Amino acid sequence: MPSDLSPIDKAKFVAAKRATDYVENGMKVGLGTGSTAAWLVKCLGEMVREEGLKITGVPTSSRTAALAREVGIEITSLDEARWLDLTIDGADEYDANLNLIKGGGGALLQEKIVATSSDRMVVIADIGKQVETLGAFPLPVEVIPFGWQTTKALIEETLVGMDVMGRTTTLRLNGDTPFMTDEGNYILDMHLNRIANSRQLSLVINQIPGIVENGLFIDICDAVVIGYGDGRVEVR
Ligand code: ABF
Repeated sequence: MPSDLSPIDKAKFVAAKRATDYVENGMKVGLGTGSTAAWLVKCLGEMVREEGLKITGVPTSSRTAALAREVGIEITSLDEARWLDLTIDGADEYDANLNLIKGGGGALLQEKIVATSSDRMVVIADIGKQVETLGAFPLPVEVIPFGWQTTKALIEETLVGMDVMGRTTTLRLNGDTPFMTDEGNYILDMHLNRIANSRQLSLVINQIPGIVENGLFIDICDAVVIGYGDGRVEVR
């Protein structure tokens, strides 16, 4: 383990490191995005360089692709790989049913496509991501730029009557300009506070024209590897 890690980084590192146990020679592995997933990519890179591990990685963002190349992991596109053995990725929240909010890093679309194309999806997270009910973390929704303000209004209207505690939706910014995803789309963050029925919300939101995908991952995750600041790890 690298020295001088803060408790939060130690938690992320130990979760990532433990998740490498799921990786076997010859596997096609979806590589997540975010600071926890970055630890995973670095650990796998070390195993490739020093232990001769042979895997093919499918990155979920341009950031992860760049890091994977840097650490020596062979990468390919999802279209080339077609079906993956395993995806390991971070999350913004997970609940007791292993349902997730993802997309804080802006890569939810590729992350969802890659995770859904995998036999198994393992989430790596520090214990701070655990919640009883999803929704304290703003739910990211990827929308096409055309008519985004109308899409935003439609989302807010759709939320009336749904069992959520907030309805404000904000356009994610990068400085003064809209944050742009790898696909050239925008992200709207939905400040809901509490999502009583995440399955229903996910289905309803995705019916709105202009929405590409939302950050709720329902019935996709198979296990969560949880890291603690003191270096302990737990698997659920
Ligand atoms: C990705 O990175 C995202 O889906 C999630 O938004 C974020 C988690 O970031 P971190 O690991 O930096 O907390 O997995």
